[in-house]
Amino acid sequence: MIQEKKFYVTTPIYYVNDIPHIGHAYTTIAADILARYNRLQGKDVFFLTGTDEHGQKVEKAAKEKGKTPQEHADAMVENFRELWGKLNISNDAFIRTTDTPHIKTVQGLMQFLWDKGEIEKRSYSGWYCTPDERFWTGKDLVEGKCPDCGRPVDQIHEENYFFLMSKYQDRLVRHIEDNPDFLLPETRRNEVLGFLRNNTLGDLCISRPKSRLAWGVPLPFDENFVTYVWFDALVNYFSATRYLAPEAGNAKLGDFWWPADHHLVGKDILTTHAVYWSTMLMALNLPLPGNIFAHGWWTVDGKKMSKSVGNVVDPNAMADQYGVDAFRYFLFREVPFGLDGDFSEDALVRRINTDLANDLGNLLSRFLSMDEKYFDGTIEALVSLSPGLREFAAQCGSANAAAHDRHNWSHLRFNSILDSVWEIVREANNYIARTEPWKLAKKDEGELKRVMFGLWNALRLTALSLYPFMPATSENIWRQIGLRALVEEVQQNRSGAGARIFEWNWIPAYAIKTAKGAQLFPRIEKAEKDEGKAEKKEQKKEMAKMTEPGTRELIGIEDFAKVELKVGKVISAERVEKSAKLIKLKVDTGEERQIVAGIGKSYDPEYLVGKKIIVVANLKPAKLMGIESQGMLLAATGEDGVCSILALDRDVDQGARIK
Ligand code: ME8
Repeated sequence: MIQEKKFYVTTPIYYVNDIPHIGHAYTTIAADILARYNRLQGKDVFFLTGTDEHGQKVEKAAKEKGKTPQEHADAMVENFRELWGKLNISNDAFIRTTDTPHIKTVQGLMQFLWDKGEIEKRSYSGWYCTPDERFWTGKDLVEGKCPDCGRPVDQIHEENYFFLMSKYQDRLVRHIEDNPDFLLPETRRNEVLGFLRNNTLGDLCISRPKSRLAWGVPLPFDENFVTYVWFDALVNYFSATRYLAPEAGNAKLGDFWWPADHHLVGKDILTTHAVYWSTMLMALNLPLPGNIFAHGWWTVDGKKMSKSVGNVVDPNAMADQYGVDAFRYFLFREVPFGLDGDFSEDALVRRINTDLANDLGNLLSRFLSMDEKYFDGTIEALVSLSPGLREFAAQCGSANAAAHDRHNWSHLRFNSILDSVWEIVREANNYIARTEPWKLAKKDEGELKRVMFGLWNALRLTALSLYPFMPATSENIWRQIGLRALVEEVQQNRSGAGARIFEWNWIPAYAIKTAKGAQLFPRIEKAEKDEGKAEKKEQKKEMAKMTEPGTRELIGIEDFAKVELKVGKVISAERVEKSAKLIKLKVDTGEERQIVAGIGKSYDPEYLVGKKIIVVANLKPAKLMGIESQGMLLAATGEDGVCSILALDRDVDQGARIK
């Protein structure tokens, strides 16, 4: 039974053999939006994400690096944790499939299925796609290759354990038919139904002989086998409720949280969730999740992201360059959740300049300037509405209702929710144009007060609705319009008269005093962006040249001599606002210069002051987040992403040339 009071949302657990990219960020931010929204609505929320750490790929990647799989996983998992910190992800727990309680749960459930006769040992022959970790039958293959990814497959003969999935086919079809929201979006639901109605479901191979794969969960009833990726990974959603979920009342933990309300996944893993996981749950006598939502795929300039093409979008870089909230907003405004989308920095900049800087940022700053000028930053809450204000209140009210519409939220229609919020913003800008407050200031103070109150309310509702998408920006707006702290304020106002906080007629119990802060979203000028982009492209090309085997060019000493390396002494250092990575340094290299360096995640500015560093002194100046950098400091980055600046072995005066 899905309970009204609790909300449990999950992301896929990501493979640790890769570093996170925009696709991983996308699903995780979507789950964060849902978690934040439901917390604001007063529900008990459990938001789970994590990493998938067993399997052949991890074993292989670790071996290549001369590490044990556990060491490899321990290092790689930090990339995900750090990214979620940076992107303001509010997950309540982070599960790793190498956690002992998870392994124990997997084994317990397997034993239960084995005892119940739901698992059988069979000899098997099939085709295996190593990158996807999936078996295929001969007739599944497309031109002899994996039907999913098109890569070559290996033929395998061995004994294995099978979960008897086929017997649940009819029950699964009925469940999907009876629960229209179980699989979303509808197009994907129809695909799965079509597949199940027209094909005979096979049984699912859930083991690997230990001789071929050691890095898995040992089967409790046969020590010569481990269970591999899917049986182990899917169970995470359930096992987490047994040891990672927040305490909730007196209920037994797992029984309170299970089943999940939403499993968010990309369309690539819909079958494994809709078919494997659902039938596993049926066999385990456990309830099925309320919804599995398969979102679309991000491509870049129309192409699939791939390391070899070099077009993988790094969410760290996007957040550093454009700000976390702008990046979060873009992903969910640009493309309806469920459809495929194409990522481009041009489109992102366009959204920042139009929606965020122009529509929203200007509205806030115009309102605050006027309120400051005419009423010294105060807002009088008005009960009597003039016809003009009544009309505006009605427009905002209906857009606001759409932004909180239950159906929109339960169907994850994020972009229509954002459209509704922007309707409030648009109406507010029109209201200013229509009422011309600067004219009212000269002739009708009463109406001017109403206009200010109306705009204040519109901004307040906007901040509330935007909170799940852009939490930091919403808090910022909330404070600038004279309120205390958004989340706490909502929590305190859940009952009685305060419960109207999500509607038009709400005012705080204290006097409102607005305070204009820094611009929310400065416009990004094209030249500045292109400069950054061209430079990045150039750097990427150079890096590629250096690292591609066979194409590495050797340079002569005269080439090296062109680079002017100097000893510099750090005079001052401070973080660049809104960037986790960038630090602005004043450095004495014989002359004083400003350098912006991406070392903020590894160093505190205070540590750097007084240090002697190595600087490329004759580099063309470049702008990073709008700040000029006159040169570059040298640093090395370890595999763990932590960097180390180059320093001298003994003290040498600043300005000395390095040759
Ligand atoms: O599949 N566009 O992990 P994974 C949108 N460990 N989303 C994308 C994307 C793209 N281009 N690329 C990846 C696994 N994703 C398993 C899951 S769950 C029990 C086990 C997102 O690291 C999307 O959510 O390959 C996709 O489903 C997921 O990353 C795959 O992550």
